[in-house]
Amino acid sequence: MEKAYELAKERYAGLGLDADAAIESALGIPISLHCWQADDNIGFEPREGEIAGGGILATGNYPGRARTVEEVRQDLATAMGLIPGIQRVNVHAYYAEFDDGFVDRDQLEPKHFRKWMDWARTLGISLDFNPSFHAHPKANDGFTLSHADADIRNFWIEHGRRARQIAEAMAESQGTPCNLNFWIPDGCKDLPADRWTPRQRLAEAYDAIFADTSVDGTRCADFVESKLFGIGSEEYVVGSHDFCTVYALTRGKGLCLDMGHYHPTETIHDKLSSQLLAQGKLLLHVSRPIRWDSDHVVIFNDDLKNVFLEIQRGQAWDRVVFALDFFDASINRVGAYVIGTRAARKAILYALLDPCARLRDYERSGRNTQRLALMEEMKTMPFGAVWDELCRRAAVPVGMDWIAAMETYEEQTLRERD
Ligand code: RNT
Ligand code: ZN
Repeated sequence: MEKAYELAKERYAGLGLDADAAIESALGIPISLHCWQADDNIGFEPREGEIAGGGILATGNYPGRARTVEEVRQDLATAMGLIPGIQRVNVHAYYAEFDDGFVDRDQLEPKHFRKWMDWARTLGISLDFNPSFHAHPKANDGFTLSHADADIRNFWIEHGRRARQIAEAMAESQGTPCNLNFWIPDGCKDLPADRWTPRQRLAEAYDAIFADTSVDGTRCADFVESKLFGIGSEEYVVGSHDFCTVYALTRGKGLCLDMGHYHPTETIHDKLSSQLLAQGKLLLHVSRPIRWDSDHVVIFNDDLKNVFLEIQRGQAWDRVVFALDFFDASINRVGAYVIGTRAARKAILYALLDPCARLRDYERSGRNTQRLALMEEMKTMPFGAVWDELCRRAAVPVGMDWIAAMETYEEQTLRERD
């Protein structure tokens, strides 16, 4: 392995690229692991029956789903032990804990996430947070913040305000800002007669949430996430890409782009250089759509590489934050975390080893054949040896060695759950 790395390092050095520096930088870029892969996005509010909904769907019934918040944390910690680099954990509001009695979402407080905060501190990691506008009886008819009924709207506005206070408490507990992402399921299945009023109401509702100036914007970093469609909101989504882009820009909020929230052949890497002309900050929901917003486990494919390559080519690392968003119930869920997060980290490293300067030089001098040739040749550079070295330096299993650790965890822990 050492030899392979030394040879690889020389090959990259020949292109003016420093593999050691790339490894170090790649390890330092935070990736936020979503808590909702562990339990198939169901959450743990004590409600009658299971209300998933909101137009998102985890399919499959592989054994071992986390049945409690404790088990979610246990699975996350196990996965994180097999993944290199700085990791954060992204908590949704419906993963609250109610030691002194259940309260609804408009009554949530930082104390309902105290265990998450304590756990994060023990692990030396930071948390991100999300208000949850789906999987709730008050979201059942497809509208929340844009609902025609003021009482329902106000319920959700209060939830959003509470979420910002919780995010601020997390920031305080961990000493780093907490990224807070607003995604709402609002929309409808078929042609609406009125596309206008719900969008006006949504803008007003977001304004009402963000009007709370007691929350420190440097500690709670707000983002709004757009969407193209959901199951049951195929025709009309209130918080569309255009809506969120305009809203974020005019209100000075961050914009969240989810890789699965566009038309099937539309990718997000081409959007970054336009959005960042004016948007302050972007949050990326790193995901993998297949034919629809299927939220498959992220793999090291061209879509993923292109996103990070684009950030490297624009030197935009400090203006983009990364969170994962996928949920697959058909495979080992810890394995899903490890595959997806390792792929994202791999793509970051791959981007940091891009010969940007040479490619630009070719482009400026009209040598477009050389530009394409070099892009193509980069794909078979000894990248795997650099990736292995990154894992070794991070003291996590190298190559496929993590698979055995996952199998042991499955036999000893996950199988016991059914
Ligand atoms: C849904 C959005 C959203 C959710 C999570 C649970 O389409 O992608 O980010 O996946 O908030
Ligand atoms: Zn998302």
